[in-house]
Amino acid sequence: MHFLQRSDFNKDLKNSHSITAVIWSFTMWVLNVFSMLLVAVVFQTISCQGLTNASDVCRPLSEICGLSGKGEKGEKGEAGLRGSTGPIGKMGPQGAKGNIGPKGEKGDTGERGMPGAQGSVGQKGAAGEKGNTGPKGDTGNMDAAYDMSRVIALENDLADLKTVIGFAKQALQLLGIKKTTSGKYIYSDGTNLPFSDAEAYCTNANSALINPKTQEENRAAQQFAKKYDSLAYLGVNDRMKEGTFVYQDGQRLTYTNWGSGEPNNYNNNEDCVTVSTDGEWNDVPCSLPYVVVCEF
Ligand SMILES: [Ca+2]
Ligand SMILES: [Ca+2]
Repeated sequence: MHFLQRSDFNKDLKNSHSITAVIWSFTMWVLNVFSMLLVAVVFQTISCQGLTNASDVCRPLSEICGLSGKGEKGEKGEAGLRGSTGPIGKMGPQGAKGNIGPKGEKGDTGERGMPGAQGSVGQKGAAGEKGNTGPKGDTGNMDAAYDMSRVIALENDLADLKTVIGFAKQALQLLGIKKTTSGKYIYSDGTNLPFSDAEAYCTNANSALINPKTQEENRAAQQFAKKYDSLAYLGVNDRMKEGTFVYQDGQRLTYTNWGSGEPNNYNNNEDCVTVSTDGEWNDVPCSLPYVVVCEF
């Protein structure tokens, strides 16, 4: 406790010394300011003596000291140099629509355009006046005229022929004549003859015994066999060489449809060939009569 009381005493003593130092410093500052003001007054008094217009040179003391006051307004200075051009401003809003201007002068003629669509046929015009008689022409070519007349005659004949062929086709269908995709017309009237007579029967009709070279042609021959319920002769035979069957014109076979076990040259006497109602082939004696089927 005794120690604490001594410490407070020292602190109070230190504070009293600080206050005294502050007061002393402030007093010295006031004296300095006052001294400076006094010097300024003396200087102004001395410098302004002998001047006729002291107001032009001498300024109030307060202004010299910077304490207060305001100077007179000076004369207007000369105009400065023109500044540089500023940046381009933003585009303003669109203005109102102006009035229609006066009609311009007629322009130059443009390039020729594309031709337009063909117009409708106009009315027949009036007959013109008879022209003058022309010069006499060269002698004509009689051969050319003759050839042209032949061409016309042939065209007429061709037209007639097409008409006849059209009727003939209809007649062939009515008679039961069959046309194959290979272009053959196949027909039989049901006549029964031995092979040699059958061969002559077709030849006299400008045709031949049927020589089937495709399944379609063989089926056509089969249909006539079925129609007349009999075997039907083909042009196929081995009369020239036993066992070597050929078509009627001697060409080698390109199609066959032999029945089971055929050809067997039964009794060594079967050199001609028939097609059955089943479409199968069989070698038979050429002397027996069977249905004649011709191809055109
Ligand atoms: Ca034979
Ligand atoms: Ca046989």
